[in-house]
Amino acid sequence: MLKAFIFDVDGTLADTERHGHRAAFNRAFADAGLDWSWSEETYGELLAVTGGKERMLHYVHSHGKAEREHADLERLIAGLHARKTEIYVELLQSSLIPLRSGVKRLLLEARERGIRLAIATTTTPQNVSALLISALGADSIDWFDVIGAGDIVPQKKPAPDIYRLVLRELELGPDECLAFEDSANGLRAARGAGLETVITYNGYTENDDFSGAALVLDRLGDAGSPSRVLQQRQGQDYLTVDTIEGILR
Ligand code: XBP
Ligand code: MG
Repeated sequence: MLKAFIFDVDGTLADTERHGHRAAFNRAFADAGLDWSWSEETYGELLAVTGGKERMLHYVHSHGKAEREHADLERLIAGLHARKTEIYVELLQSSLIPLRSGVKRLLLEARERGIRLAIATTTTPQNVSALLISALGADSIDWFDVIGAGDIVPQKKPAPDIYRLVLRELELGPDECLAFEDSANGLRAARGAGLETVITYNGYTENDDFSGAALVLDRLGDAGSPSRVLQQRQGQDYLTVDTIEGILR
């Protein structure tokens, strides 16, 4: 019945936001001679907007940077984003960002049991490849039957577009797959496509609203770093036959 796992990337496979994407954005801003700088706290707020280009555009408007800086904002943002992607890929190539606890273990177990793997992410395709290669080796790209990433859909998460596209390409229904996410935006996207979702939250998303998630954990966990269950189904803080059936399924 369960045929595929569909993984989000940023925050789910690895904690890439704080010291990865944020650092790369800041270096791209400095390289361009801009006085923009995103603190860890500011970045946490900006994460409400998914997509690097969309996030920069939102920042420019919400922080009064637009008029003063550049007439051709779209070109500025595109240039900054290209540079930020280069910097981010270099960061990953220096292997500074590991996979989260339990990710590799679960990917390997799924492969062994014939469960197909896919990715549904907002981030740029180069970033996904760089993370997989640095953390799991070049062959790992082929572990994933579908890698849905970046601008290939009309609307980014929390819209369900990317999950719908991945399901189409897998030729599977949502009831045959399970999504793994770390954020409320990601959860909304997966649920919008009809998918049951496991959340592994992180420092930036721990206070998100995870209503509708099948399971909320602090991490997938490994031997020696066990996972803690925060929530099973919203409003269900006791064991029911449905929960047990869900686990057995
Ligand atoms: C990830 C994102 C991305 C990255 C930046 O969201 O929002 O925007 O922060 O990536 P999710 P790009 O984990 O929900 O997919 O700069 O490549 O857009
Ligand atoms: Mg994420």
